[in-house]
Amino acid sequence: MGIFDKFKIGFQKSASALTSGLKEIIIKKEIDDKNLDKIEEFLIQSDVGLEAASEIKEIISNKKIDPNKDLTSEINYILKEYIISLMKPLENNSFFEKKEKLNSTLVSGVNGVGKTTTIGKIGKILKSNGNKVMFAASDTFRAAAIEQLENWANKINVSITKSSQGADPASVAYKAVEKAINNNFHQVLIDTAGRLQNKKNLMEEYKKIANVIKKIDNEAPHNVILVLDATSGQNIINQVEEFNKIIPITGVVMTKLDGTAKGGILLALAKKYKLPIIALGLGEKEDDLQLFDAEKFAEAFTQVN
Ligand SMILES: Nc1nc2c(ncn2[C@@H]2O[C@H](COP(=O)(O)OP(=O)(O)OP(=O)(O)O)[C@@H](O)[C@H]2O)c(=O)[nH]1
Ligand SMILES: [Mg+2]
Repeated sequence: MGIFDKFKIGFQKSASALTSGLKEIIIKKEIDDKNLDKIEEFLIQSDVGLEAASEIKEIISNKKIDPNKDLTSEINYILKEYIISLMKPLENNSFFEKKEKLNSTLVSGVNGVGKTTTIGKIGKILKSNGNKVMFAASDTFRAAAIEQLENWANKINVSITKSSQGADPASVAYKAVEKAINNNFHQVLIDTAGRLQNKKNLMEEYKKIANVIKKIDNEAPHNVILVLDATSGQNIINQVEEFNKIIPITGVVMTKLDGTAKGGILLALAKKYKLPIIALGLGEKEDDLQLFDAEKFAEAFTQVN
């Protein structure tokens, strides 16, 4: 099974909820104001966000849909086209290409969203593209965090820079970048401790990591990836807002799209922030990462081929 099929299966729950939801709404053979409002309401419930939901409603109401055609598939088609035009510009597969000089990536997010797992998965792809990869164990807060990253480093056979629990996260990151520059590495992925976006002191500590590595490479961190858990719903918007204030985010990874999550939150995010989407997490294993592809996402989301 290709990763695309897996992606579709992972999405089936949310997509079929969407399709059957639409079917329920469109019992009549025509679209009137009443069922247009219901479609909008349903999209909002699917986490798509107010803005995108009202735009989609507008597009449907302006389009003359042939009443002889299957209304559900017509609407799904409109939805699919909308998603592609909104999200195509957010693809960012160049992130994974082989780099000539050091590319450092700070990986952040709230607790338990999948940062460490995502670093493992990303590291594997970067390595298979010919990059020499180093992990930096800058989550020195949580017990067993260093060991968890080390297990990933061993599994995919990349290097790791670590210290002990309680050490300064910024100094671990500094050492990793220094070592990477001196040894011609192409990529450093910096794991950070989970932190709530409203905890001021933890956000300051996060900012310090970026400030300290800048001293050794003024372009560092080259990427700031915020990892988001699709099951967190609308709180995701607040996470993006707050992390972005501390260090501008250059891309997001949405994890746990293999569960019961409503993938609609990605549309809300795309509409509001237009941040590049690096990849989607579709499971706990090393190959369960899908590089973001707007067409494939739209197809999986609407289950229209
Ligand atoms: N189903 C599913 N589980 C995932 C995915 N990504 C991560 N997980 C699981 O989520 C849990 C937390 O993952 P971690 O990678 O430890 O998350 P973290 O953000 O590093 O957590 P902290 O460092 O404690 O903040 C683990 O059980 C992972 O296996 C995903 O895409 N799908
Ligand atoms: Mg972690």
